[in-house]
Amino acid sequence: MRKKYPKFFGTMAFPYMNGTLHAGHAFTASKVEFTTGFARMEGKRALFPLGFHCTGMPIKACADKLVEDVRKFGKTFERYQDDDEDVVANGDVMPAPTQAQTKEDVTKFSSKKGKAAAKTVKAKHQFQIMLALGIPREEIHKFADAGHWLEYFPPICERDLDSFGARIDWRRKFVTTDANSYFDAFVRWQMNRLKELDKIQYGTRYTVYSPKDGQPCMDHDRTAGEGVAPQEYTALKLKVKEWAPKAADIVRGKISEHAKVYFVPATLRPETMYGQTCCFVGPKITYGLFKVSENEFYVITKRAAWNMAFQGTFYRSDNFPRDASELPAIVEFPGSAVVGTLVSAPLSVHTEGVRILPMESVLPTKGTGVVTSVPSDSPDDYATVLDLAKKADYYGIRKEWAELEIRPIIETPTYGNLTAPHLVEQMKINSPKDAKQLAEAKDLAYKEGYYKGTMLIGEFKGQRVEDVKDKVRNALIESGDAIKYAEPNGQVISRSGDECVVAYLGQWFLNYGENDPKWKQQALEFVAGNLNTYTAETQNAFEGNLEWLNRWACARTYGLGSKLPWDPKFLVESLSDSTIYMAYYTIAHFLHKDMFGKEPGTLGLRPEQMTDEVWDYVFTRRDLSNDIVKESGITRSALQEMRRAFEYWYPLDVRVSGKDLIPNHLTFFIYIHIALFPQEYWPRSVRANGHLLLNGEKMSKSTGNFLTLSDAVKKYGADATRIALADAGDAIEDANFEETVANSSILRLFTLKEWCEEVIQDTSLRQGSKDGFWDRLFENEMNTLVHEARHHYEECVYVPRLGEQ
Ligand code: ANZ
Repeated sequence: MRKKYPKFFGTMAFPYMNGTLHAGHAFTASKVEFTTGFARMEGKRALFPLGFHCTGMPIKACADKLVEDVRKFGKTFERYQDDDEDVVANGDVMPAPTQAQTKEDVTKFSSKKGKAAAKTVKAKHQFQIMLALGIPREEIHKFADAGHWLEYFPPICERDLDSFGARIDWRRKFVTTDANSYFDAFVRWQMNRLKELDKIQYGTRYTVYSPKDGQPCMDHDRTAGEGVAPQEYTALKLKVKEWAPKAADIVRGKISEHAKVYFVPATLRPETMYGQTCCFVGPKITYGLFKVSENEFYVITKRAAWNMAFQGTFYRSDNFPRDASELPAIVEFPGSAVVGTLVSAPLSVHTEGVRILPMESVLPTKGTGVVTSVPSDSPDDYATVLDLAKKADYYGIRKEWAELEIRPIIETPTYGNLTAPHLVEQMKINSPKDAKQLAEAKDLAYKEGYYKGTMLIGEFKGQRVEDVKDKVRNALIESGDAIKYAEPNGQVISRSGDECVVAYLGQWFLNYGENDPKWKQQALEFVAGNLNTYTAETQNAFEGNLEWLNRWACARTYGLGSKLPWDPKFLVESLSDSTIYMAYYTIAHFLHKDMFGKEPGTLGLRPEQMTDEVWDYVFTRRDLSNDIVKESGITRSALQEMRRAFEYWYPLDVRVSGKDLIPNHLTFFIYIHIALFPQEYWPRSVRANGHLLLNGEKMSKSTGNFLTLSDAVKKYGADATRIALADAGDAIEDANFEETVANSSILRLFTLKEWCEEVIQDTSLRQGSKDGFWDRLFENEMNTLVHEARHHYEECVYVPRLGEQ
């Protein structure tokens, strides 16, 4: 069949249905579109289908915000007062810039747009955002029902892609989530099979989490902080022996005199704790005294306490708080108030205790805001204690507090046994303010200590740091001198606007990465071997990510989605229900006529008939048996027809998406194909696009430098838009949609058409047989061009082809 009717099957990552398509979507679509067109010209049967992604938080979160807006302002938001809002509502298409305009005065053009956009930024209520999207005011309240988004945006998406001339087979469209029971059955099937294969497991682990939403917050649930992961620390408990006078006044009467109070620094180097000589606080940072139990209190920043609240310190996992006001500090004070306090530092050679001292460079946004000081191994700490001793009066401390003996802790081949003093002197660092050099020294010290260091002290004396780091940590935790602490290694904001924390949670996860080494290895080998990634950058990005990617929380409690079949209080998360849906396209039209699956498709099947065994058979995971026919009630021939369709179209020839999906979607896409399909059905190629700039600048709604697909087609027509997209770029680097190119293409296309018509009508041209030298030369030239064009299309390279025109 394939020999007789060769095929091409290309897909793009389906768009999310919380808005209309923009030029970035169009850019991705164009890559599949051009390749599909080319495949058709080659005589292949070419398939370019598209579904609509609706899973996850964004739609539900916006719908919930609208419920609130309607409650507050009324059904048409008539009770809202603001003079600016009509400007927000005015989503007029900007006039196309002429070539001269853009060339001459780029800033003028963008600042003009910027003004209108500034109003959009001000749109802080969801209904205003909907107005800015061009939704009529009277209709907005309907979007308070999440289901309405699924009805509203897909037809617009279809219309816009049609107007762009895309060759999409819309018979195969569908929405994700349980809004389409057939697709829902497909997701349940894959989840069941992945669980049976032990690729989905349950376990307790650290996860980035939104307290407000009450659930994990993964990449696509975030408005900021994509790629941010939990960072684990050891949080050491330094017990207060004697408060500084100011601090004693502050805590007096607030807690019992017998209460145990701990300063709790977070460290990544528990093995250096033998060398603690003091403990730093930021003098201007606000700290709180937080109650852990009747008799135990921590001094840390509120931010750290809020993270700990989700890690078993203040609350149980079935009782997590939603709002930080639920975790009040007993009392708050600036770091300066506790300077001079004497604390006992576990493991430290200074068993008489160490002092709390000020350090200007402590970050309030990292760790607990309390930093224990190891001047033998930390260049920052060494530079700070030198400075403190030098200017003791200025800092209001006693000189000897900063001058506790610095004892060797770790022997290293390069820097001796006092790594930090060695580096600080060698690099001529004079002050704790030399931030750049200190960062460099810290890095060198850390690497040398970790990879080459040997312990000179303590229980693990003589052993390598690399081997004992975890042992020291565990010993500290076991003895009750430390706790585990984790936080996001960067700021993460959820789509609901919440600043995320790290929670220690029981959850379902896909076991990507090092815990399933065979699976990981298969994926690595496939990416390095048979998968065509078109560019070395894409391949490197895949390989790097496969090395790094770990378990992925694949279930949520809030949002839209398919229920986990074995634990239906969870929904499958948005990146986990869309890893192999390209297989679904191959039979979607057999299953349903409309995108919701309300009307059965050409085979007249009901969703319940699509049992796990049927999916197995269709996707070549098992042979046909009488049981399947009997239990599903689907005829043998219908089953065979579906399987033939799958076998004909699969494997996928090309998957196109923005490069930002390499670390998640595209990697999952590879992993799950490997887990569920025989090797011959693993994808052939992945084409990762750069981000699309518009007129050389980042496309962004908030700056107004933004172009929807619909506007592009309205302004330039489909053909000129397509040319400008083809010209935008092929590499993984940022591409650039130049409106001037689109504009000038209109003229070029028009001139070409005129020229063709003229030539056809020109009777003065030579007639007769084409046998002369010039005919052969012409034909040869054309053949060369065809040959080159074919080559470029095969490589998905469009820019040079345009250049040659
Ligand atoms: C003891 C120690 C010994 C440390 C040693 C380092 C070296 P990175 O790797 O950059 O994440 N730290 C913790 N919280 C801090 C804060 N709020 N502001 C400034 N520094 C902070 O750094 C982790 C290290 O930075 C932690 O490990 C802590 O110092 C410090 F030889 O603890 B370390």
